[in-house]
Amino acid sequence: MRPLLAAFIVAWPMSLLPAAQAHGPHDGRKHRPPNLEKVDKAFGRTGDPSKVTRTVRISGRDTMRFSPADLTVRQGETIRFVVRNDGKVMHELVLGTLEELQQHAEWMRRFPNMEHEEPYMVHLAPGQSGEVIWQFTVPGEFHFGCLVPGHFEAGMKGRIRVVANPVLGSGRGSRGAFAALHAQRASPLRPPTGGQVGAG
Ligand SMILES: [Cu+2]
Repeated sequence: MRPLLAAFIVAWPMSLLPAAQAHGPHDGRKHRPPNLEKVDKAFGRTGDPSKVTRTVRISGRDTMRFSPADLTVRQGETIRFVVRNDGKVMHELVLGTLEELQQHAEWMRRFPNMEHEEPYMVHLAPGQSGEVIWQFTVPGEFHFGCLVPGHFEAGMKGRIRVVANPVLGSGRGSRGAFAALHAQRASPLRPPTGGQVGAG
């Protein structure tokens, strides 16, 4: 209850910003707060709104393009995506691996009325904006796409490169191994059989 309320308060002023920047009349107050249900995926996990490191604004248009469509983030970063539908038809932004998105797009083509509400996606009516707060915990190349039937295939997709942060993830194990090796070298008198210095 409390984090949700906090997220809403934080999100509120943001809904006014795109309205001021955009061209022409529209309803800038239609703003969807993020879904903060906790999920863990191959491409990261639900972000904590109090730990957002960066806000990235993405616009989706009827030309079947996202702008920007190429992002680089650092492993561990929590990104607040403020997504705006600048078109006249429904659009959405779904984060995922390319494989997952392709599969999901295929299902959407077969079952267009299938509905999803996950923390890594936001569905937007024309003129509406909304948020996804996501932490990228795994280095690699991931994607986002609009899975409204036909849109993904038409090129409504983008790429997110997550650059490894050596302090996180697998970096921790190798640092431990390095420290153990260094300790051994620094004290050559210590019997080498004196316990297993595991690298985990
Ligand atoms: Cu779309």
